[in-house]
Amino acid sequence: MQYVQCDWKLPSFIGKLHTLSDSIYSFFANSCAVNPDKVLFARPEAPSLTYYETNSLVQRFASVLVSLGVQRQDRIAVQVEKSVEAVCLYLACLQVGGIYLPLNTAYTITEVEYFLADSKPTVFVCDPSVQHRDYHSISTVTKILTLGSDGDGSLCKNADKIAPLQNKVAVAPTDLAAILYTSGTTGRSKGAMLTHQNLTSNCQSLLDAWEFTSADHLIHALPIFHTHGLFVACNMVLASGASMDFLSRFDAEQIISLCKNATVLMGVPTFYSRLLASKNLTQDATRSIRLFVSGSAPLQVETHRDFKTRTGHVILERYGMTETCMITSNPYNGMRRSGTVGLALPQVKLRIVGFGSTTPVKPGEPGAIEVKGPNVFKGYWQMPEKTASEFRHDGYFITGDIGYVDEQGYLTIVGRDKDLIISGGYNIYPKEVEILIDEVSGVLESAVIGIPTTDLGEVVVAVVVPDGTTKLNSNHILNHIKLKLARYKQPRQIFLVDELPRNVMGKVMKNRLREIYTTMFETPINSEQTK
Ligand code: MLC
Ligand code: AMP
Repeated sequence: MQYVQCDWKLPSFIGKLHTLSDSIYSFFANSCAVNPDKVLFARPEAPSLTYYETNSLVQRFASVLVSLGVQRQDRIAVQVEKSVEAVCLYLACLQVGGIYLPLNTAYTITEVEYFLADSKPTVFVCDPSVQHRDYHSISTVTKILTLGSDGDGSLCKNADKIAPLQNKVAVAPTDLAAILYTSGTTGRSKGAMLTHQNLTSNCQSLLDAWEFTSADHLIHALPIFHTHGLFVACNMVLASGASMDFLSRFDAEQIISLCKNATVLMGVPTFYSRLLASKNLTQDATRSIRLFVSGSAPLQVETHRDFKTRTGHVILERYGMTETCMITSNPYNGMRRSGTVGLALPQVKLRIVGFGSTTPVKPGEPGAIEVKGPNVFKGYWQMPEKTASEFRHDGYFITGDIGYVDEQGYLTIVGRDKDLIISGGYNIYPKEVEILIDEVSGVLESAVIGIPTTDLGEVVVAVVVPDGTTKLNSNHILNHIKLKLARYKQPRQIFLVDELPRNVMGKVMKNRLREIYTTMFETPINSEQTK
């Protein structure tokens, strides 16, 4: 089959690219050399850390990893609370040529067991409170280290007693830097393999596109086990030699008070709707900020408008994915169009093709969004067939998102070709939840849908058909799934129904379910709330 490129040229950013470097660790080492005494991490309730201090911790963590036998391209799985030490561990892993594998702290032991069994890490770093858990899937060769939110645990204890590792392991651009697990439409999680080149090229593109420099001070309130908090926010600061307020979690009042000394905030749309809910969010409070960035989920047009009215700032919305890092961004200089996710970033090739075809559509026509470039991942860990099915033969990755590009090159996302819920910036694949609900005795079948809400964008709701063999209720279903599924994936409400609506092909009509239960979610009728 022949695949055709867009015959019309997509306008994109034109920017000066920073000098290429082999890894994010090298970018960081360069920042340390340029200005070692500069504060990198500012923390509200703990001392600040300079680049020099951070680097010495990184180098000692690197020694600990080497002492445990970590070699180039070994996996280091990490499920720890957000901390400065966790960022140092990420950098240490890159320094020794390892593959960083961060896990959401909300994952249950059942979920973690799957990731450990699938990735077979050489080292697993977990919170001290769970170190005695019996991980059945963990290989006998995996060493366990602990790291608590305030730096307690065996990682730091071992690092105190060891000499720093001065050298770094040479890496190739195509070596893996990280594996990030993402769920899928089949319910089975896949490890997205990201190379050093993916991370460095995307970081360079973003530094250029957003004019991010060492003069910037970022407010960092995102989790650091996902692309947004780690590969966008942290990487940009580390690579540019900038500084950041490093917050353990999102707190609207704290962020507003920090705005007076900061220049950039990056967040998911929920950050902005929650900031707007505070009367302290004013033009004066945000005067020193030069850039507010939103991504990971659709930003409502109303939030964009209200934020501008209240603060005078036009939020810059961008679009990305775990598998591709960042794809498009509204321009830093130029029109930031509400409801659009902007232009293709430097180095990123974007095309929109017709449904079921590979022919690019005309500007303004919706189609499947496909992406190619140094930002696009290498494939799914040990899933060559799955990987092959998500790429076109000419190297374009099929995002599963649907959108159109206008004559000026601005992309608007209009839907998804994948059954996915995004809640507060976290992805939930309904299939994963449905499989667990269907296992509950007394359940015939279920359909899991996302219901729109102003705070989280969407929340998870389940519609369940009992098989009539036992008396079923929501708590019974929740009790079954709660030990196996992270809290953010659990349904906030469960509706018990006689049957699910189906089309002539027998497929459950989720759009119809969304229509019905969007109104019922606000004022539940004949249903049992889960909380
Ligand atoms: C927390 N909870 C959530 C949730 N976050 N439920 C659904 N969706 C979420 N996103 C649950 C908790 O389990 C808890 O349940 C209750 O809600 C309150 O928890 P909390 O800890 O107080 O929540 P809060 O701190 O308010 O967190 C909300 C949030 C956070 C939106 C600030 O979720 C967040 O930081 N999201 C960012 C996610 C992110 O970084 N995404 C980027 C992915 S990368 P209970 O029942 O125990 O009370 C990506 C690529 C790209 O997508 O383009 O960037
Ligand atoms: P993840 O798999 O967690 O990386 O999530 C990626 C998905 O988030 C994309 O495929 C999009 O569906 C969605 N996404 C990311 N940024 C945006 C945005 N600005 N607007 C709409 N959807 C977005």
